[in-house]
Amino acid sequence: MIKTDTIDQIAYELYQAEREAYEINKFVDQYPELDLAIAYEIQDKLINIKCQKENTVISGRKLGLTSKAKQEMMGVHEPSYGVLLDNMKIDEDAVISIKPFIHAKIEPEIAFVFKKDIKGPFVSIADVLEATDYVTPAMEIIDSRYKNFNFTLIDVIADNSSSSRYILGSKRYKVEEVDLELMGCVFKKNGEIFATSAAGSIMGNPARAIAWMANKLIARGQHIKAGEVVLSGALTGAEAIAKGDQFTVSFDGIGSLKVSFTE
Ligand code: 0L1
Ligand code: MG
Repeated sequence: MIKTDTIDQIAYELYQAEREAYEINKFVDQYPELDLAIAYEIQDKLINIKCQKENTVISGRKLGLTSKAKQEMMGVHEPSYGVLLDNMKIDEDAVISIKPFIHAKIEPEIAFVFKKDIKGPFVSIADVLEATDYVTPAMEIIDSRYKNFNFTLIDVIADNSSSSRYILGSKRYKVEEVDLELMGCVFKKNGEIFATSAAGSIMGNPARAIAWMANKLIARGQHIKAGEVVLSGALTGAEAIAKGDQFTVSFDGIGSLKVSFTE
């Protein structure tokens, strides 16, 4: 049995690593008794610490590891989810300093913003679509606190699914206006195409990934709330960020989003 003190200590170590921008060892080697349920308890604790110390609030949720390719790459067998905080949000077209990051990467996403609560169990794709206010292009900056982005599913969940920052487009699109399976995506780095994909790379349909998360959340007494944003999962692999880089994501029918990085 893992002690409450240990959960608190791991959450605090993750918080400190992010705040001071240093890498730490993954925890499963030191605490083999960790499991997925405990990992989400650590995540909750970490979010409480961040809300308190950074004087911020929950703005939504994120899915990670939603594509088979990414799961295979990271050696995990199911997606993860995490929490977005208000102070993680960065404006469209921003020039972002890389100073606060450990070894950040960036990835294209489709963001959903909700007009109704979504409470599991038995949430379907249709329920997610019905509760959606709008979708918009997004990018996520991920920054694992673990050495070399090397972790197990348990570790990455404790680390709030590597979340760091997110950028949303300013234009809003109704779900009826987009094809959530076929919508194409072109991800460019410094003007060159880095990767291409389609919305269906996220579990066949990003709304399916959100339904999956809603059905998991209810088991922990949580749900997606009206007004919250959900990043539905990366459409391509994540790319490392260096100073001077510029990234653009363009989606079929819902426009583009651009960010740049400086020292
Ligand atoms: O897809 C994601 O948002 C990342 C989730 C965690 C996995 C990673 O750090 O690559
Ligand atoms: Mg992501």
